[in-house]
Amino acid sequence: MDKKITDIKAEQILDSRGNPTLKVSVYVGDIFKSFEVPSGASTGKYEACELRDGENGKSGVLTAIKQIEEIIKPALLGINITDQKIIDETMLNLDGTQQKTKLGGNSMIGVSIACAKTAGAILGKEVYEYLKNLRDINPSKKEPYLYFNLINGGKHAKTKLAFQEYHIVPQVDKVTESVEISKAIQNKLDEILISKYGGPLVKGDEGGVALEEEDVFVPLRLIKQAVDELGYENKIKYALDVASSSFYDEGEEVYKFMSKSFSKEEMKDLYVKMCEEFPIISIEDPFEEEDFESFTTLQAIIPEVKLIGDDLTVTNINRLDRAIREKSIKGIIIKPNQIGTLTETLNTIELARKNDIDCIISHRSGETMDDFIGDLSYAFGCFGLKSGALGPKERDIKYNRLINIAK
Ligand code: 2PG
Ligand code: MG
Repeated sequence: MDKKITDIKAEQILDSRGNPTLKVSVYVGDIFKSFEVPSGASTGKYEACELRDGENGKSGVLTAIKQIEEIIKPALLGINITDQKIIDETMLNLDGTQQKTKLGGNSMIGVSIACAKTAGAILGKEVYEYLKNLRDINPSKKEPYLYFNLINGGKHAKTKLAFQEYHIVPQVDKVTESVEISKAIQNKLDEILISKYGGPLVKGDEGGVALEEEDVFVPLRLIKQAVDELGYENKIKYALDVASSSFYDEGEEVYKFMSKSFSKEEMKDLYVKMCEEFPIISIEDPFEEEDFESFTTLQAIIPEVKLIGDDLTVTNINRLDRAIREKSIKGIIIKPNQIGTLTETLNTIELARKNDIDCIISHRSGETMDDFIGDLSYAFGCFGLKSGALGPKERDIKYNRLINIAK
């Protein structure tokens, strides 16, 4: 069968925050698949550029569409859809910039993943099966741990809570059981919060509750109350995404929250205290995105807890390489749109696994109805999948996909 790319179409759709984003469809004859590109709010400084029409905020993506139509499409027509490396290298050569400012990381990842999905369809394979054949990667687990974000703060909520994400991570092997446990805890937590703060509960960008509390310990205590009341204490670990760059003051070199300023030493003490009080499995971005050194020090103090790079590493192999050399992390967040092509995403996953670093595949706070990350997390036996709280359709669709695959 002919497998040459015959057409590429790009359009502007809305993401879960109602901001414009891209949908890209790649065709081989009549067969096509699409990828809908997500978008972050607490983005790392070193992420691939998200090309937008205006300077401020999340304006339209018509410029990105133009780059696809005028530059990417003419170069990719006729290339074999299963040649993922050639497809991505062609785009990388056309772009030629450090952070994909010419073509846009959003345009490139849209095309790149739409190609992989179409290739799967052409070969009659599920997306995860197709992905698995692209790379031989040492798995962490058969089915990933699910990271459910029950309380939202930071840039994902309009409250005083500085830390961005408070997760429960059920320690069970099956994703179906993990989802059931999480739903029960989420319901119990809602009850507790309504009786304490009154209703209705306000939700943040990822479906967790936006809590009017500034004490960063309080969310953990409330979640723990729900977990304990249900008798799940032996099955649940907790995880944080501090996203600390979002409240770091570069000038004063301090973290500002709870109406105080915290030095990096004070931050370290706070995390150690938290890990003593709660069974924490991982802490993402505990320090700002330039401070590999503090990651290294804290990781040595709490070796049983995984420090996770997100803004620190931005799915970028060079930044991961530095984090490995400096022993800064034991886990890495993988977000394909942070780097801009599937090939580079797989390179980063591969290097991580070669160095015994666990991968957590992650959604963005601005999501679409795409379920690709469910396939990605399963294909390579990743340690975790992070897709928010249960409820919002754009979050559930990723968990559902994983449940379906696991079946
Ligand atoms: C993160 C993500 C997803 P954003 O920081 O890990 O939870 O947030 O997409 O806003 O960068
Ligand atoms: Mg993060």
